[in-house]
Amino acid sequence: PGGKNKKDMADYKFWKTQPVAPLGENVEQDGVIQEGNVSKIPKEPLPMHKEFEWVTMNLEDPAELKELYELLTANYVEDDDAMFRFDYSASFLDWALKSPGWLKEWHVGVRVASSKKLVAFISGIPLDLRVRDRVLKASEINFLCVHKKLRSKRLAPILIKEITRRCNLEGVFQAIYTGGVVLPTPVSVCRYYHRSLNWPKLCDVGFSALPRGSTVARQVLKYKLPEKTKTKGLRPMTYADVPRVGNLLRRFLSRFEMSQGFDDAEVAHWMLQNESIAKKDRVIWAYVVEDGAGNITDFFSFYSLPSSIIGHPQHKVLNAAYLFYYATETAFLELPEHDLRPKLSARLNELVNDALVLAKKLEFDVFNALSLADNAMFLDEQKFGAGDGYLNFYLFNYKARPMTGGFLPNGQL
Ligand code: NHW
Repeated sequence: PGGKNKKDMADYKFWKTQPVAPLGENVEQDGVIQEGNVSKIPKEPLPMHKEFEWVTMNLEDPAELKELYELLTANYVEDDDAMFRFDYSASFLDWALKSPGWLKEWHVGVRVASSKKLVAFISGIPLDLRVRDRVLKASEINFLCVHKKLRSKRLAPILIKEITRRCNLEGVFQAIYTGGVVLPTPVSVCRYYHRSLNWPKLCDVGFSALPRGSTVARQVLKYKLPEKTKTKGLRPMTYADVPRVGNLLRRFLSRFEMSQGFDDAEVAHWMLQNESIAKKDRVIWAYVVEDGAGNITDFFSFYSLPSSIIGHPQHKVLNAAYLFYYATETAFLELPEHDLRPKLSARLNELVNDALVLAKKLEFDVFNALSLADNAMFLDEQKFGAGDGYLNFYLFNYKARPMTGGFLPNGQL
């Protein structure tokens, strides 16, 4: 939707009015585009078409969380061929939208005035965003959705302006967001990679095609994984690990051009869920490696984000795990770069192989990752295949030189 084949800034009727880096501009220096002033921000919501009304969602109420789930499960992101649609669970939304410091006012809905049916949504969560050496007080915008029957009516720009106003009122003037669509202007572009765990099902549902000359049996063999994990000292992460994981993760992330800040409360929120959670509602899995001396030397995590399989007679859901944060002390060995890289690569391959074994045991069908962070060191060796999808990373009201961390397809920047 929107933007796919657009080339010039002039084609973006809405985005050309917003504080974002114009397409084709060669950004030489990072910096804020427009200084903000809270006292000048309107206190009232933007005007809305009279048949609709703004609502601040109360996601503490399971009934409202369910309404949001139902809007997204029927109307959220699909692949280009409309075969799969993200099916973020209610417990995923609860986790993703209530991170430390979350504000109810940043969970913005639109209802039909007469029936009160929820037909659109946009959200923000607060975060400290480091872009190179500058830390921005920012929001992460996600779950923008307009009901299929209300598309192309310019509702999305109104939602975006309203969430901007609500962020600005809190003194937040920068945001990060991602999307499959091309808008002005990505700071980085990543490609999706997929590692089969259940090849026959991926083939059945049309997610993977049988390579010419291969057989199902051969594909199954290719993706076979060990029964057990191999890394010594690997175990599920617990609350007691939070300070040590936080310390390792913060140092590890400082190696990249852009990352979000993680205080210990954020580490606990993003990596752990109450152990009493029902198996079907679990979203995040995190594991640590503890050495004999009680040090945490490595950690990795993955989350569950199923997709609905559209119109398949048997299979309704594709169970996908997504690689989330990871970190390893191997990155800090005092070695020259050309000796360090193979060591880091070997360690990441061990860890990710174990992640695949664990995900397979949990009955995920596929394990996904993006071409960011240090992922290039293991994607091929762990038999991930390049997908059709790309994920563009955007900053609002901040210009930044393009980041090399992501894979940049030709001509997109
Ligand atoms: S990306 C997922 C977005 N959601 C989906 O794809 C769900 C399925 N699609 C829909 O629901 C993750 C609709 O197609 C949507 C567009 C709602 C996408 N981001 O209302 P109109 C996120 O949630 C522009 C930004 O007629 P529509 C991140 C498009 O280029 N803009 O379209 C969200 C055009 O503008 P232009 C997008 O199809 C980040 C205008 O919308 C976009 O009925 C949001 C057309 O509007 C997208 N994904 O509804 C930005 N898709 O200039 C946050 C289309 O080209 C910015 N458009 O004329 C920061 C704000 C906070 C700042 C705080 C300081």
